Amino acid sequence: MSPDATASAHLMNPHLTNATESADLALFTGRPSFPELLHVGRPNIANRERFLERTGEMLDRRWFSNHGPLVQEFEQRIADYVGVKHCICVCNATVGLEIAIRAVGLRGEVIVPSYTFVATAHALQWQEITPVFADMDPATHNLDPARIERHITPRTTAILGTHVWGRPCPVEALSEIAERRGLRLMFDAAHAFGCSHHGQMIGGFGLVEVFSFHATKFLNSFEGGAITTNDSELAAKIQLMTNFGFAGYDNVIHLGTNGKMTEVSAAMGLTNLECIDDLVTVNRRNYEAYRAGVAELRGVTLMAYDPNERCNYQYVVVEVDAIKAGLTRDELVQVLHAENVLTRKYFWPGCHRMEPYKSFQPNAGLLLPQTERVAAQIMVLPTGQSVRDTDVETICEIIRAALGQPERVRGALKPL
Ligand code: T4K
Repeated sequence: MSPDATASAHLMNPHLTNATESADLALFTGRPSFPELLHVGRPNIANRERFLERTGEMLDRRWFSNHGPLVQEFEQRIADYVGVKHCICVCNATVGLEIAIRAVGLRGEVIVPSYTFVATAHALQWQEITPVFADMDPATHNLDPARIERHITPRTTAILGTHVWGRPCPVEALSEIAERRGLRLMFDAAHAFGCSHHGQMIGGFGLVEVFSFHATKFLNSFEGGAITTNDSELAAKIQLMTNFGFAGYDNVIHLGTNGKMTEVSAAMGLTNLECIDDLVTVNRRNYEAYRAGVAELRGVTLMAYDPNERCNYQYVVVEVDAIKAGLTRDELVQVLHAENVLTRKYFWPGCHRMEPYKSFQPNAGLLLPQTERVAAQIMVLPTGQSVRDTDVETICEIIRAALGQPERVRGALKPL
């Protein structure tokens, strides 16, 4: 794997290790541990030379879009990797979700988690379908099957689950409810490429699943996504819908939009897919370093992944229990930001507290107690190729130093 540009930038700028040596946090000294910003979601670049080679060939071919050879190859490789019959690449997962939702024929109301990226809800609302937010299971952060049926009304047509952090939804329980109540079932698999459930790769569950290959995802195609399904009729419809409904020159046989992936995106996606095991290895190494680094810290819990399943370790998710830790999640986030560690508060405050949903459904939070509680406690830490294990050690030392002197930290923080 070729060295990542940002990682080499770090090498040229060795860290000031003040936080590792003393409790002198940047909050007190104004001197951050990291000279450059450390982002959650810094893109991975698996093999720069191979990508440039593919891009050169693409330029020579002068075929840039409209289901070109690179997109076709990427689709076949994804279908093989995931073990599904059909894969249709799209320009991003949000448009992919919109197309899949329309192809499956959803309308009225659809049950979704509130604890997801807002694109899941927007993909419905954009088509005037009402997302009805159901609460999560705090142990998994995924939809809690026991909290779904109370939301079913005569207008409900489907359940749309998100495999949050790449950890699979309770697929069997959701399928049972969907079947018994006459609902359709589909999944937002934006986080879950390369992950499995009971040994089966995510991508073949429900009627259809949608992956994201956004720049911030561990496997990126700059922007991009993929819709996977085992239903041949649905796949044919989705293929038409991504390309204005064209079934050949001058022959439009379906309502459609422009959801096509470009060739340059497929070149990036294919190149990263060839190196997917290396990308997972990097994430896993960082994850294990975080696990060791926070193991002894009270009130700070690293979310676990099932060791018996395939997993991309894309997200390093930490839950902060303010009572045990002595600092709130928001206080720790401020500490880390002062050190140039741009930890993120995904998916706070929950879709139900974002517009337009908070105006449409002002009381939704009453039925979402776990979502409200967990969303206020989660922070996501940087990982991927741009983060070295020594960076992880420094980040854990910063957290340790902050938890060791909560009152001094609170005194130095700006009021939020
Ligand atoms: N469903 C779920 C469950 C999702 O999580 C997402 C996307 C979707 C659907 C929709 O998929 P797409 O339509 O995007 O394919 C980011 C991503 O933009 C978004 O794709 C992702 N989820 C979400 C979890 O994270 P923001 O609003 O946090 O992005 P932003 O601009 O703050 O960037 C995140 C961090 O990444 C920043 O610290 C900067 C860094 N970054 C970003 C880009 C684009 C880089 O270092 N380089 C870059 O090129 O949403």
